[in-house]
Amino acid sequence: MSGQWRKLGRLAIVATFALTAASCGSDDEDSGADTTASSTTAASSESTTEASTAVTTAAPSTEAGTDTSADAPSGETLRVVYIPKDTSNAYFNPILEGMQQEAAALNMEVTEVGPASAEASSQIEFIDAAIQQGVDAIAISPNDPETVVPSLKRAMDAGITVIAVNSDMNPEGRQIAILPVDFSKMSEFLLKLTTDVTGGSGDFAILSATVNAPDQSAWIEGVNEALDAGDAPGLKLVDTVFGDDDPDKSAAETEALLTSYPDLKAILAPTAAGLPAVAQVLSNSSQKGTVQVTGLALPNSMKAFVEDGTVTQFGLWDPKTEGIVAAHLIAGLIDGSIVAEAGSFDVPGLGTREINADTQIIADEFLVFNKDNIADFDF
Ligand code: RAM
Repeated sequence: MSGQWRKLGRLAIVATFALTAASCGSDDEDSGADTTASSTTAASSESTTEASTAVTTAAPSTEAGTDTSADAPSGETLRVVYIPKDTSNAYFNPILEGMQQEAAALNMEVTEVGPASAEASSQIEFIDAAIQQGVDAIAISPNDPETVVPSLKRAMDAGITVIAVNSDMNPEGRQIAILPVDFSKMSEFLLKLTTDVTGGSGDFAILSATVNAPDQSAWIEGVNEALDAGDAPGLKLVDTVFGDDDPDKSAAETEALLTSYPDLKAILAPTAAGLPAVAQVLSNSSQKGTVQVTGLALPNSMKAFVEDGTVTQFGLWDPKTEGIVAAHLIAGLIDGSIVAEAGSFDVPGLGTREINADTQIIADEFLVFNKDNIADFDF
């Protein structure tokens, strides 16, 4: 039933790299490369327990579900909760920063709460707490396409605006989803990175995040389909392993791959928590330079490995853009200027964003980082 949103369209070759790498200067001076997931949040969440407490104790729960977004007076500050996949993953910091950057102009207060690790059901308690608190909106980066849906439906039934940010899920659980980039181009992007760093031939393995992650699952499926279709004929995918967006598990899985596949030419890690862990292992390994490392990660987390020659090229996008779009989307859904159907709206400073027929919005473009441009980025 969820096939439509999971399905990746396959692409003709696009010249994405030169375009995006050339035009990607970031002005994101103060964005969050540090590992403190919520240092700039209105309600700090240094640990799961504190994060949970921030929601459950900040307001009485007696009015649960009655303070609905639909009838909130326009002069009232909108209370928005952002639930990342896990609060220890620095990838989600720029998303929060983007939302908070826009919050004052939109009379909005954005708080991050979330689990310390990215298990499928780990976000449910935070959704339920936000419903209890009667917040105006929930933005969530889902760990699983289905497990969060019943809670999110309850939130919407209570009048809370719900959007997915960074990946989609079963659309019954959200009004609109924001994707960081065009996911139909992801398999081509990842295979191009792998082709570039290997010269286009040899065995490679994927180190992913969690097995349930909707974005990662779709991307892996897309890479397999592209390989089956002969899109990268010299490359052979020998294994796919899961580091759970946990640096220690990602490092252990990397060690196991290096032992199991002595002829491995590359590890492709499309996860911002996993790729630096893979690079760290190779950086200290005799196989540095023999086994290539690429994938998706925040540039600040990879600078040392580009500098020491472990990594020549990897990619991502600027997650902050998703946060900026999210803040304006939430405000528009609440004041009625945006409706959850195909259309478009303007994001100040960014321009027009389309809502497609699947009620998804693509926030931004792919970026490619290498030794020549990585110093230009600070996130
Ligand atoms: C990881 C997560 C996230 C993904 C990034 C690139 O941190 O899996 O969902 O978008 O990497």
